[in-house]
Amino acid sequence: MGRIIIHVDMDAFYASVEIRDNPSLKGKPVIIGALPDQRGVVSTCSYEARGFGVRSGMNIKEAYRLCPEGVYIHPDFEKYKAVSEQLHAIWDSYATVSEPIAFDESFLDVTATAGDFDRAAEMAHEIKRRTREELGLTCSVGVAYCMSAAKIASEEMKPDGFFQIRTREEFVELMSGREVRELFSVGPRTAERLNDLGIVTVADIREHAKEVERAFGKHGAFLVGLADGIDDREVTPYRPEDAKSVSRELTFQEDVSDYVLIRDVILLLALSVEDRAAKYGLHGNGISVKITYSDMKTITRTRTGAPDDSAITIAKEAWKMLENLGKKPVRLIGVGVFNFGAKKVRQMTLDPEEEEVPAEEELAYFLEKMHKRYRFDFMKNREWMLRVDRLHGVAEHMRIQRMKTLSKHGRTH
Ligand code: TTP
Ligand code: MG
Repeated sequence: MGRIIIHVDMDAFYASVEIRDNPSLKGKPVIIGALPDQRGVVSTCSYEARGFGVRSGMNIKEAYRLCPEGVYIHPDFEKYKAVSEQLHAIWDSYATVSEPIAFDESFLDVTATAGDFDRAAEMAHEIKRRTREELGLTCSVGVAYCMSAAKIASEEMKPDGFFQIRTREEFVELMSGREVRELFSVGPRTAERLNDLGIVTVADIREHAKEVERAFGKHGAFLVGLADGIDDREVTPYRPEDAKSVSRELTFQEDVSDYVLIRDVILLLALSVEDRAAKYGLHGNGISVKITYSDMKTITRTRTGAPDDSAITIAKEAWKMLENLGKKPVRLIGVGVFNFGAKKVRQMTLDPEEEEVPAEEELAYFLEKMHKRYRFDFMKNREWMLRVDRLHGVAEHMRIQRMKTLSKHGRTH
């Protein structure tokens, strides 16, 4: 059965919101991220700034060198989150199932709601129009027969773009001459390894299918499928409020091989999960950990029957499960709690008579160690950093601190 998937992605999202709210910035190179006199990176920038060579993830000093006349603005995550909620509400109304990928990006399964590609194309334009009229922002929309084609389609005509890829044949024709990097799941390392095999374009993957499968195993087979336009992944909903689990995950700005850092980030994610689950009054004794390696291979491990669902327990269980997994460079790490309503899960209380105090003490102990390691007071900033999207900035600070420490001790990562 054919499917119809829409992928929506906002154009220069944070920058566009700032420009919308301050029209005097219109047409100017606007750079969102650290300020030029601070340490840090570019989160994103307007297309005018991209004309100067500025890019997401670039060191802010480098950005300033390329574009001293730029307007530099510190990100306001609360604002972007509020806008994001409005965006997703519009988009979701077109789909039977939607998968929010980020603040500014979502996959929508419109197979049933659109019925055919012509109507889906109309929907895409309607989504663009409503996003512009109701929120004053532009987005790029791709319509396709599978998720990775939809994603490629949305990027094809950016900004304010629209593009469709209705069939596998169209996909293969479009992509054959493109670099392997453009395929879903091909990061810089995979691309390099493929290039070393003399495989540079998507067509090369198809022509050297056997070799790719031999060199990359399961991922290789997946890549050969993708190069052929085959992608069976389904749009998967994710809404913590009504889900059967609460989870939190984080993608590092650069892949991380430092497992001390990974363990510490897990503890912060666990704190965030504990916080969110408690807010919804949910308690579970199932703990999950999810890890995506730099080659996009994703592994999930779970266990049930945890003694409680305090952050420290979540973290310790996740650490244990992590020990049994491969120690490859990590792109994304996540933890979660599930199995809500299971008996024997202690409710978390702040009653000092209760046993939860030791968990808090143990937590304080770990956070204090981390305070020294990263020169950041996690205990004091606990409330602050747990807000959605601040954690990413904190993790980035941690990553950079660790790189400094480790390079001082003569190690490469
Ligand atoms: P993207 O969709 O990757 O970028 P964008 O919307 O700014 O620009 P484009 O038109 O190319 O889609 O990311 C969405 C937001 O996520 C972006 O506005 C800021 C944030 N972000 C970061 O904070 N750091 C990053 O490295 C990237 C890539 C994005
Ligand atoms: Mg975007």
